[in-house]
Amino acid sequence: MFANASTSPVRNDWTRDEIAALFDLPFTELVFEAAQVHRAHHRAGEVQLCTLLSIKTGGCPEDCGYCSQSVKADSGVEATKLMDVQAVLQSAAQARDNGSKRFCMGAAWRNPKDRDMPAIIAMVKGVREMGMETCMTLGMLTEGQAAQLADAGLDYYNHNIDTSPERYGEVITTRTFGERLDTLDRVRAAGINVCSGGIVGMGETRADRVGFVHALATMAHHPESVPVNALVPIKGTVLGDMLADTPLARIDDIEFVRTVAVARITMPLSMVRLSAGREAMSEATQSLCFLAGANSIFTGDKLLTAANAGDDADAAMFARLGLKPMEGEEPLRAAKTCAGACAA
Ligand code: SAM
Ligand code: DTB
Ligand code: SF4
Repeated sequence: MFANASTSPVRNDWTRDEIAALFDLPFTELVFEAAQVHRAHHRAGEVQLCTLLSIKTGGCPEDCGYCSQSVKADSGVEATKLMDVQAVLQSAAQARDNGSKRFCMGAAWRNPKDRDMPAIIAMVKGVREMGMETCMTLGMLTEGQAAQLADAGLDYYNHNIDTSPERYGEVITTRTFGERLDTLDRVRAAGINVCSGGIVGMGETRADRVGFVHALATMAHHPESVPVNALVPIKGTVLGDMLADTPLARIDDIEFVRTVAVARITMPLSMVRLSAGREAMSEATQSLCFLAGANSIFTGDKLLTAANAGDDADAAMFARLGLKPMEGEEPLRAAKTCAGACAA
């Protein structure tokens, strides 16, 4: 079923078998198909630059097995209070001066408290006034909080499903996959764009990667942004320590590129973000990801707590590959989207 059979390239009825068959394609066939889909809907030589800032670090009561910020992790990350609004805006101004188009603010919370909302709202308004798109990732939201963020003008909310529904309970026990979907529904209902993806390389199976993409690609509205993170193995976290003990469990680069390509084919209009893990990736692998349809990255030296590739390395890579930072809105995608794919 097509969302709008006459005009929309978007399908929401992908089966797991179809997605598994895409993963099974010969590698060059898969990348070729993904590149064609990419070119049909996006300016293929442009990559969106986003900057991340941890506005409240560490001390998180959730037990996500990959995360340095969980109280359960022995990662040495110090817990901080919510940053001052002015300090956040200063950091945003720097990101804008470095060419970033979206400023993503992350807090190590299970959910925001209502008393935090005035500062969060001031951050959203302040960053928007600088002419950047805003994204927040604060954990679970109530309907009221989602409405408050929408009123403040928040452009995107990041809330990852992280892995397949089957694997979820092995990675996180303090919340359910269903609760994750509930927050995504509230964000969507409030009229905020959805950013949702996950992590590859947590020792999951191919079937889990199929289930992960399937869960996203069968949403009634595909997330506008789909971050695909490669696990950053952080010492003191359950998954980081597991990978240190069994290095062969690290995701194979080709399998990572396959996941990006399948996300691109099944969610043709979405921005696919090559997210965490670039620092440990060769430029050749990153190039394959761009060829396979990744069209967004995080810039700067730091993600939330982990190192990122850094602006100088990225500028050099862009020059070598002839890539350009994406300017403003995504026109091809916007035109196609208005043709029906994202109709309410
Ligand atoms: N606490 C909020 C939440 O969980 O939604 C927001 C912040 S959380 C750090 C945002 C996302 O970062 C996670 O859902 C996960 O996908 C990603 N992430 C966290 N640690 C990671 C790691 N070590 N490697 C790769 N991705 C990671
Ligand atoms: C997402 O999918 N990746 C970003 C963002 N959303 C918030 C976070 C990556 C975190 C990587 C590990 C760290 O910095 O601690
Ligand atoms: Fe907390 Fe988010 Fe880290 Fe999970 S991923 S421990 S919810 S900060």
